[in-house]
Amino acid sequence: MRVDVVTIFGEYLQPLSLSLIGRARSQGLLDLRVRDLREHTHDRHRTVDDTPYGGGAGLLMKPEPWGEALDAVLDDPPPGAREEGPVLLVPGPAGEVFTQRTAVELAAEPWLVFACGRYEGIDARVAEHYATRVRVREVSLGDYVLNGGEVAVLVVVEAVARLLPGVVGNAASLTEESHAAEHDGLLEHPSYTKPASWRGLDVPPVLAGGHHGQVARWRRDQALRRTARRRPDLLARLPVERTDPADRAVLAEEGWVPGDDGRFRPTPAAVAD
Ligand code: 6GU
Repeated sequence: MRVDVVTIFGEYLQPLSLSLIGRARSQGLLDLRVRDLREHTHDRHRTVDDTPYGGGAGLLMKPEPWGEALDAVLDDPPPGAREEGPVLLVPGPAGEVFTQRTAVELAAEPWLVFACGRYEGIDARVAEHYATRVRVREVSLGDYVLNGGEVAVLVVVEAVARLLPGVVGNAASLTEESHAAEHDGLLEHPSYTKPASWRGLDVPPVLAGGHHGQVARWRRDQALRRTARRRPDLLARLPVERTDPADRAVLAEEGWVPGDDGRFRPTPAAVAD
């Protein structure tokens, strides 16, 4: 996969030289290129920002350097590029929330381009213009505000690259994780290693019992309970038809019952808590 990142803070992306992502780059599985937006300014101060029309706090990024920089990237496609060109990702708090589903979709693309805004973001015409030429996705990490898109690039590249063949050694570890579709989007169960007893805390005996069916049942129960307690928004999306009677008994204990719409809903008592 080819990834181009346009930014004024390339140093922010140095962690992408480390660990599994760094190794994926050395092995040629990921061709990540960081490009400096300021190379596409033409004034003495290499200006990339200006005040917003209509007033308001802070500065916006000017469209002209972005137009030049992104045109240069699009003029330099990787060998395997699609006819449609890359997906252009614009990180920002006003984007669609980036999820594991987004990561899976992006991992199927041969080419991603990131436009990292700083200050209050990028003049809106940049996304509008490039949407006529490539697929543009504005993505947010969640409901909080960061100073710029670089941290989002770290997050998105790590989440996407680890899905590429050969980047993570054990392919099974990809499907056993929290949010994996194979596990109905539930949070992962807790895990333990040796010693069997630590600071007075024992590993749950069922895990050492060697009974695979019982281990699987215990893990499923834990995943359901955790998701019910920590992420009711995720549990509300679990189709009732994806559950068995044992699942439904655990969820009833947690205060969730099947609704008419084929999803679970909190019992009135659980809502009152
Ligand atoms: Cl992707 N960028 C910025 N600046 N703030 C954010 C974000 C992104 N996601 C959540 N907050």
